[in-house]
Amino acid sequence: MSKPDWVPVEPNIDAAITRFEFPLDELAAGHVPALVFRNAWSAENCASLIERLVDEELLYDPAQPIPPKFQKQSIPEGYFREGQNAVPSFAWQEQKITGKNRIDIGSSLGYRGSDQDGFFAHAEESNALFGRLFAGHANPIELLYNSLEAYSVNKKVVTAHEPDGRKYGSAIIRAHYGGYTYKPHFDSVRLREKRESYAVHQFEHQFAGVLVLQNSTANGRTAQSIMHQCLWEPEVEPHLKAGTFHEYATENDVASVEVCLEPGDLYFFNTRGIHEVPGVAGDLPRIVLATFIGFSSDHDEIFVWC
Ligand SMILES: O=C(O)CCC(=O)C(=O)O
Ligand SMILES: [Fe+2]
Repeated sequence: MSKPDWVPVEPNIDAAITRFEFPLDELAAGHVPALVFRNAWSAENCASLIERLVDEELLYDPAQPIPPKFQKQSIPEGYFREGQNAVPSFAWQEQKITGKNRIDIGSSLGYRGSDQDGFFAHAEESNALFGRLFAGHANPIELLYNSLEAYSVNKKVVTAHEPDGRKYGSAIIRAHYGGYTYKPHFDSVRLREKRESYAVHQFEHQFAGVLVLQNSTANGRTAQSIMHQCLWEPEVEPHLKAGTFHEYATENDVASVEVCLEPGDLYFFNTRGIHEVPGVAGDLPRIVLATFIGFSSDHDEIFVWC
């Protein structure tokens, strides 16, 4: 169900800053489901980046058998770790390995953050890899940071870092093969992962910034994200865990909206809002450049990590 007044702000940054003095405050309050910047990057840039990633064996070609190194690297659906836990928690209770692959290029705090030294060492390598990968090429990470800074109107966007200077991963490239699905969930280093020992914990709000690089299409359907007009509260948690959020949403008249994006479209949303990306098992994987964003109205800096 969709209420017509709760719709993404589009098609670009101008539309958002014309309509709102501070668009990111609207996102923080849940007043709008997403800020959408269409055609932020060209379809040609997206395609040539993916070609380069496959050439450099950072991703695999889905038309070929899965190389063994990618089988080891694959991340199961719904995976994250809480605090210092060495064993994974799952955002929803169905813990079976589905065989739908997700390959990450980058250093996810959610995946690696339980080992702080290991996480920062990995992030340093990922940032160096991105430096090499984008030298002499259009840089989608810069595009995302610059766009976010323009949406913020008066803040500075930087890669998240600790007071001692250690940097987080600046962004992550994620490829979702075989219909990999994000069931209804929220993301929060504060409320979900409880990462008190990290500087990103200080921010009041967490957003995501995602640039679509390639869509997955099957039977005329493409994988698209759905935003629900529901900011996480403890009472929602049992429904996320049990996989009954859709029933909860219907009973509570929660509006939702599908954010339909093409390669080159960039969107920002509040990750405390319940959201999902139903997978589509097309021939090609859905590939995105993804970030998390720490935002507080009274902070001059916005932190970006992944
Ligand atoms: O890929 C997207 O558009 C959003 C994915 C997501 O919700 C997540 O990574 O937590
Ligand atoms: Fe998410």
